[in-house]
Amino acid sequence: MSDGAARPESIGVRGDAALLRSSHRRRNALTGEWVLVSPGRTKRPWQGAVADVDSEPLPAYDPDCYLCPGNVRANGETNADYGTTFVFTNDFAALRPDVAVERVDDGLLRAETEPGTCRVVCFSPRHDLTLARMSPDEVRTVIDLWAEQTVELGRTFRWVQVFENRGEMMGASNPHPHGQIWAGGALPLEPSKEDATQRGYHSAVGRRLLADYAAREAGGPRVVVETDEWLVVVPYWAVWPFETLVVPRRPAARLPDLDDAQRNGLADTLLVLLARYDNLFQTMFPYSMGWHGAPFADESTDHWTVHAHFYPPLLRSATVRKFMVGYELLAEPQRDITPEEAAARLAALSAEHYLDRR
Ligand code: H2U
Ligand code: ZN
Repeated sequence: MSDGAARPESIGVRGDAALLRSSHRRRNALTGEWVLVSPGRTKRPWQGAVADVDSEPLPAYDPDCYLCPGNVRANGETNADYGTTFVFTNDFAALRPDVAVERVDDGLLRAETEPGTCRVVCFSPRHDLTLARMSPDEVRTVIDLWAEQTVELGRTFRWVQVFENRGEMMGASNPHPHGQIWAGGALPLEPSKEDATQRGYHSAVGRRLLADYAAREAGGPRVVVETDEWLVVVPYWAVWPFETLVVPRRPAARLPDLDDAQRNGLADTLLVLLARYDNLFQTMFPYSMGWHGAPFADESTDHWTVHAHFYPPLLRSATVRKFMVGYELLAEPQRDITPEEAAARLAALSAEHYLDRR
């Protein structure tokens, strides 16, 4: 194949090329991985089904919840009678600090111990809330907590992973609004790919990859929320149907680098994004979300831009999820609805949560 005309990046960004109407592959600029996009495979009409999957409204306090204030957890410890947020070390932690450094390597099989720690972060004392339904000030408090925890754990560990699994479909064990933070000595797979691509881009062109990406996306067809400080897009290379990327418009390498205006702007931005997510199928939209920022103990962070990924599993309704199976598991990820279609659907939704409109 002659490659003279094949510059998918530049063609794709214009968004109107014949290439984009045919099955094509897009490259994830942050990981270097590819995704197969098959537009037109879902010619069936959009159902926008509203499934009645959210059961009874939850109580503000649940005596049996292990995250509610003052309650006793599975290991017998009692939660503080907290009024805003609450952090504790995970009683069933996957990573523990007290591991001796050991390695095995026989030339074929390798292993190394991984010291670390796992924490649980309660976003609110209210059992019945979700981030989507908290006030901007309450969300700002959560953002500050994420930033503080990142600083504290970054003194000991190279990688601090702030994340939230929301909804049973994503394996969340409890509806009480909460997230987790895992920190460890190694740079895990996903951030190490992102570190390499951002470093490579920065040394090639002298600018931050995600700053250039945000500038290129602003005002474009993949935007879901756009404010002075933040941009939320369904990324050009999105794998999950309604995946989004949350990027600051001014430089910041890590959560703690965000200034006051950026943090307040982030609270507002997250609330709009989460309202649109919940409004899409009028359900508590499940997702895994998490923050990626510059690793600790590295000399330079100039190439990094802190950002959040939202990976929601839902495809066509509150109950129909996308499975990563078959071709996706064995060859590479594939999607039917294009990132542009997904973004248009999300952007068209009200920024007000459907439960607040009732
Ligand atoms: P998920 O809902 O995302 O699984 O997070 C809840 C975490 O809370 C989970 O990792 C921990 C679980 O280990 N947990 C405790 O640390 N103590 C408890 O009493 C129950 C759950
Ligand atoms: Zn609770």
